[in-house]
Amino acid sequence: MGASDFSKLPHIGEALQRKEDLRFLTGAGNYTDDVHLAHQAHAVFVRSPHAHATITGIETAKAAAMPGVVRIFTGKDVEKIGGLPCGWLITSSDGQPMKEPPHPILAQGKVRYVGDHVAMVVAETLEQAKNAAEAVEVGYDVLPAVTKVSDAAKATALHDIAPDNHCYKWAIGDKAQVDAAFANAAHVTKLDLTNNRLVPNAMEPRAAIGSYNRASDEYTLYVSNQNPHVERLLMTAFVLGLPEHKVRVIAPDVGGGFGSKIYLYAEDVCLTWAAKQLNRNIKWNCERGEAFLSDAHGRDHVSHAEMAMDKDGKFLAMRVHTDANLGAYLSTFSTAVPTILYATLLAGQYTCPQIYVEVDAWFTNTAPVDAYRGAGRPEATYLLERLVSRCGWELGLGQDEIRKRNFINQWPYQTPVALQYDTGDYLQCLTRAQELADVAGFAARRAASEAKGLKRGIGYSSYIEACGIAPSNIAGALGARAGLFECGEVRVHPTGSVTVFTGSHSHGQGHETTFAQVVAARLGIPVENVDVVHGDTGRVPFGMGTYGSRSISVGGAAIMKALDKIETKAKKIAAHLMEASDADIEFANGEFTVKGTDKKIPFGQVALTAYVPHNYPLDKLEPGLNETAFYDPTNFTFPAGTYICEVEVDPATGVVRVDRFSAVDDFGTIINPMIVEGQVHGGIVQGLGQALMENCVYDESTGQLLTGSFMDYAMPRADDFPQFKLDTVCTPCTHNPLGTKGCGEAGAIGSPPALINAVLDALAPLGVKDFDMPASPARVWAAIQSAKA
Ligand code: MCN
Repeated sequence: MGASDFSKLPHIGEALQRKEDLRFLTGAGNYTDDVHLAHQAHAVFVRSPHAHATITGIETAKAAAMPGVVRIFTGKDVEKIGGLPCGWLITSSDGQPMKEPPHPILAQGKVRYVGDHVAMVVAETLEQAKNAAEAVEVGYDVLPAVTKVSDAAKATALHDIAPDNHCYKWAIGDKAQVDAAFANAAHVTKLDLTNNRLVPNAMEPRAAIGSYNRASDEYTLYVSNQNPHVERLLMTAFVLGLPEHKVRVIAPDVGGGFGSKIYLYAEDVCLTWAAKQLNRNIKWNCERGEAFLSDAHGRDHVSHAEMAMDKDGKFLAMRVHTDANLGAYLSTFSTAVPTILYATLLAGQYTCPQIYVEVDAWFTNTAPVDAYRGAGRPEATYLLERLVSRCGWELGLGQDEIRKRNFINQWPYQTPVALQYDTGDYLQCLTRAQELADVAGFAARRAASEAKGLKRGIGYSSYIEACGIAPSNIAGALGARAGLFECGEVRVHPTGSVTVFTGSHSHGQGHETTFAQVVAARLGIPVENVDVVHGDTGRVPFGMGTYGSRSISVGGAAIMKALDKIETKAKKIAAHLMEASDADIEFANGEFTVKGTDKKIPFGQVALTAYVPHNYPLDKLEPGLNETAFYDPTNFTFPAGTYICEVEVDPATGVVRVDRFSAVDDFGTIINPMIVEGQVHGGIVQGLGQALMENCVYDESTGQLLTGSFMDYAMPRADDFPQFKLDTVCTPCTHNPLGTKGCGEAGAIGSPPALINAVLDALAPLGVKDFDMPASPARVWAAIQSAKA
């Protein structure tokens, strides 16, 4: 079935209430902490209080003798166990091999960030484990620490393999051609910026239970995770060396992940391994303070960018250099984030013929940095959209005209940084956003603010992202070690109801509803008759998990492929039942008909016949109606849109108030507009959170995390924002059978530059020319004061 026919099916585009909400809203969710296993012990990790130190000794005897303590494991116990792998290796562009230092599951002689794992204490109760963890005595010889990329090269080396703390250099584009274009430019706009480090802060902190069955020699890991099959693959193949079929990973209900739960973490491996050592089930719940220290963080880029233009403001070339902070070790996908997920997005929505991007990635004494909602794409969008607005201001064209003059208006479009966009309508998104934002009324609103002694500004951001992270062929061509795909199994039961097993994982995105909508629409059955199973390697055949807004476009497409197979087989059964030829059978609205006749039978009858064969042509047909498919797309999907933010700033206090926020997105065909709207709302709040208040700060001399709790790390709340105005434009994706493009990260990608551009627009009359996130009152006030000075 083609994407255009699919979009017309019943239930597609219907704002159905989420099936999963009944259990979430009535306290019947089943999170990892809700799982209680017999004979369960509790683990607590002893973490480094220092950012960089040599371990001189670990004294565990006193702690081990405390009540209830089962065992204390240190680095010595696990020295034969492999380190955590970095899944997506990048080929360095300077001929030097990328430095991939070992990442032990418990520290081996050295700690490299505050929160690094030193020991695991297992005790009968959580309190006993906590008390014993405090009694473990660790001797440290403190070493100098570095937290900023700008200081990394001259700092004390974290790893012997990288004496200057440099991990890799990576580049894309034709430098000579870019330099030549700059030499002939009428105008060059330059920008230096920092993309601030963030802590993910999912509502449910990480949690895991390691379990071992001595009778079958099988392990089970319950874990709050976004991709259980990948977790199992990395843990068995790269770290523990176990046969994969002996390990089952179950990610039950997961209270948010935002990227921070796609990695293989040391705690997960320790718990799984120790479960066999102790023949015990061992539970660990990450506390919020621990999560601040040890979850993989996001962003942390320092960049310089330049745009070369002709006299009319047409982009000729762009040049970018970025220093990316990787933290102390390489987390699972960390090397892909500042490279193939970032640099390839720097063409944005524009016809910039030449782009050269160079990335240097560094180790520092901070928590590992990896993908966080958007992963590389928010960093690219922030840089590009800040630069484009500045181009517009410098040339006197304004933020809209500079965009309109440079928008791509023909598709497919091949960018100079590897990607080929299939469809879009960027001008329509911008025009509609201007209507929603009532740009025409802005001058009057600004005058009204002035009259109150306030400054009002408007900011644009026209983002694009590459979603549906998968295409193996593109990933491979860009130097990644592995491509991705997704798997779906559709099991039709004899009564005609259906269970779908998907490799995508839902941790807030509503897949149990939208995936059921897809299946119900195709088979013409009620949505209630479709259940979606995910998050269990013991039940789902295989899966690559959820990130990169890939689930509907890749996971959904795998289910569509399985449904194609179901339909083909079901037609054969229908042909047998109606004594017609296979070629004459048509299927629509849950009924099989014979072309040119009034013969018809419902889907349910075919399903029953598949399992209760009667006069069945067993020589031509196997019983059963159960199909599995794997889908590896040929391209990414390219959602895009324009966001317009309007702020009012009080120059006396530096307080920024978001007064209006309008977002127009193109997600192709939409399965469930209510769920999509919720995703956009959440994304915008997350993006505005970064732009307004969230900021992860380490003390530069000691490497201590200064923002290690919600007292110091400000999270956005509903009352920080106005009601958002949303709309969509639809140009269906051309290469997946649903026509969908991902929506899960758009808000977080598009919104930060819109807000900062608005703040800059507001403060321009006060002489403020530059400003970095977050726009907290203290920073805004300081920027105003230094512009005055
Ligand atoms: N959808 C739709 N029509 C479209 C596109 C999507 O109806 N054209 C629906 C999908 O069927 C799905 C939801 O919208 O129910 C999101 O789909 P998609 O864009 O495919 O994104 P994923 O499901 O792959 O979710 C991943 C994305 C990412 S990468 C992050 S990070 C993120 C996000 O989703 N983390 C989240 N949203 C989150 N929402 C919650 N509540 N919690 C998180 O941790």
